[in-house]
Amino acid sequence: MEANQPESVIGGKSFTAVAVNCAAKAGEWIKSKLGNITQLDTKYSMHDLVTEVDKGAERMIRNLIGTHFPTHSFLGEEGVEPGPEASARALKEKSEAEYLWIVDPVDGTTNYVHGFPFYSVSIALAHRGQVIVGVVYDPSRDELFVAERGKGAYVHGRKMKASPENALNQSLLATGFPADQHVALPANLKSIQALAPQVRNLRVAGSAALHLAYVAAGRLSGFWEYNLSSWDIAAGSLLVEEAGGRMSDIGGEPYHLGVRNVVASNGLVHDALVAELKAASGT
Ligand code: 2AM
Ligand code: CA
Repeated sequence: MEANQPESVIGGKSFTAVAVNCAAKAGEWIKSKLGNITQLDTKYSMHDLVTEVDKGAERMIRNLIGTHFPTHSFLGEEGVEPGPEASARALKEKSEAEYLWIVDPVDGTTNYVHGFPFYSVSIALAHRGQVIVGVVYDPSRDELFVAERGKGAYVHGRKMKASPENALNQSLLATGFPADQHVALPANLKSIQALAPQVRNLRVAGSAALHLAYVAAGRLSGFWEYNLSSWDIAAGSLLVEEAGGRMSDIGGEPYHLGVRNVVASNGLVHDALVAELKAASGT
């Protein structure tokens, strides 16, 4: 780690160890509740689901982090009012925090509700606005993806490397169908229509954090999605960067916590992907 980087250990417990512990504990509990949801509500729209498991898992993670690092700030999906404006505002209010934990207790709630095994726990720690730890845990496969800034990205102890494809026609890409039906969904349908004929294939599996982990693991060549929140992306962004991939916004500008329209890739197909997305959306 460089000399000007923050201390990663306070009181003997490393930031990464706490993040991993939280993700594993929450993930195990979430999985134990699969198929036994008693409370299913919608938030911003009929496409935006929340259950008592999302709320309980976030409480569990927040309490664990608070025990170890009581002075740190916390931004979790379930502590913020629904909708894009509220999530952007909540991030802005906290983005100057020295240490900010950014948590999505269940990324892929729709999958979770339907028993489709592609959902994850996403936990990031940002230091003055820069992600320094990213952990994504997939309880269905017991896969734990971990990155520390400057130290690489690992899946269960194996170093990850983004994939080697260097052209769109060899690429497996993923995206998501946005909850916003008015602007983001039509925009992404245009992007899908433009890209589908040019790539090896597309996947829309329903967890942005896990898609990003798969870019880091070399299982996907790239991923893009519109209108995500910081907690969907933050942890996965560090996985991608530390695996040698690239993160940007949809216009190709560097990723930061406020980016909602995101592009991730192995780096090699990034410019081509951004160019297609720009052309499709007319920007
Ligand atoms: P979630 O399951 O935590 O809500 C799927 O395309 C991705 O979009 C998932 O990461 C999902 O996260 C996210 N998502 C679902 N509804 C959303 C909304 N209303 N705003 C932003 N992201 C959303
Ligand atoms: Ca969520």
